[in-house]
Amino acid sequence: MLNYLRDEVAERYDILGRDLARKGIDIEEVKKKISNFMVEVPSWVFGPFGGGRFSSYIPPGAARNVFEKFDDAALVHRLTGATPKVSIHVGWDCPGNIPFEKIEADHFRGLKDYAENLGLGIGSVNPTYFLEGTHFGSLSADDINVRRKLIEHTLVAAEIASKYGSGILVLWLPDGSLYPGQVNFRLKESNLRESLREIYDRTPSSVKILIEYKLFEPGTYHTVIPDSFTAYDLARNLGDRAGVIIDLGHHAFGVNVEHIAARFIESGIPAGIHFNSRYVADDDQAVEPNMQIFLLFHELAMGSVIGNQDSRKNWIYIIDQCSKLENRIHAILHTIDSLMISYAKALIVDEEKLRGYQIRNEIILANRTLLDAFLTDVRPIICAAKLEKGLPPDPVSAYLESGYQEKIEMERL
Ligand code: PSV
Ligand code: MN
Repeated sequence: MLNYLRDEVAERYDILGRDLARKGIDIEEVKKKISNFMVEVPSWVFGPFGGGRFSSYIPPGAARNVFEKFDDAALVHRLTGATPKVSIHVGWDCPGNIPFEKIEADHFRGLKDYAENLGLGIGSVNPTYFLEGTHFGSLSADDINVRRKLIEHTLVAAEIASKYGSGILVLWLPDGSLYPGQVNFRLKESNLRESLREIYDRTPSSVKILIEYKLFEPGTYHTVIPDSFTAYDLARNLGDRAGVIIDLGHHAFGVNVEHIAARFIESGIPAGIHFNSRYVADDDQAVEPNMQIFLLFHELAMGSVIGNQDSRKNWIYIIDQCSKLENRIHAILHTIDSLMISYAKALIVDEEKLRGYQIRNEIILANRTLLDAFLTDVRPIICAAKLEKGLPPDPVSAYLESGYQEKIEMERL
């Protein structure tokens, strides 16, 4: 995608710089923010997981264990300079063949060291609520033994997050139902609130808990945390260390996700994004630089929850994708490019002009001001930022030329 030649980059960068200067925007500042942009990659994108279709198909070269997942993540970081942290799923990523109930935080110490040797770190930590035994719910299960087991599992995840990770716990529950009458909604909710209360009270005070919502899957009739309001309400009731994850693929069609982000920014609640895109259903595909992602970045940038000098004010940014068929490394590199492009477009909105049109109720003129930024080709900024850091302007081409794919396909049979 970013396939300009080096000298063309300089020329296009200068032309764009002059255009932006007329709007009062300093292209160097935009480039700096793009250079500093970091996003976590999910360990699971590199492995065999990818939905329940096409039975045993696993993309060639998929990582066979957590260490290989980190090897792949290190390569992605080398090619993009933007992904120093890897988000892990405790149940999928525990080194050694430890049974789920026996997983302890210290099993992850070696992984932290391994990551550090690769120039990486463990980022957000996800307790895994959707392995065996949770088909009738996890933290909201009517069966107290299931709830107890998963509360303890979450506390292990919290310890991993505080000792070996970045102190962020992300909770996604597969809890829900398939038919009306299958469950008692209010009982599910009170079970969940009770579980979350115990988890919150017993986690180290350095750990933030971000709750994810999802309208569908696996519940087709209802899910216990279906929307942003429910997640917000649960988090607010827990305390200041609890917040929400907005996963872009988890809404009904047409939901105004950038508005949800704006509301969370305004509320001051801790929050983060799971980036991905979906078409008809589910949420596992790579991000394209579309209007929705641009509008979302515009809210994040205006709300100063990205690129803020005070890192405590920044939200947590994580890619959450893992589609079945495509080459996963191509897909993750494509997403990172798309995110950088969308962020850069958001940074070149003429905010003063936009505000002026808003005040004067010039509806179409305000809309055209946003579109002006969206339609600008910002790739010279991305390329320049990468070249300055010694990175390849087009990471996908660089990957194709690296021979890495051939190597992992040979080694990981
Ligand atoms: C669920 O669809 C989800 O978005 C959650 O974030 C999980 O942790 C992740 O995908 C992997 O299943
Ligand atoms: Mn997610």
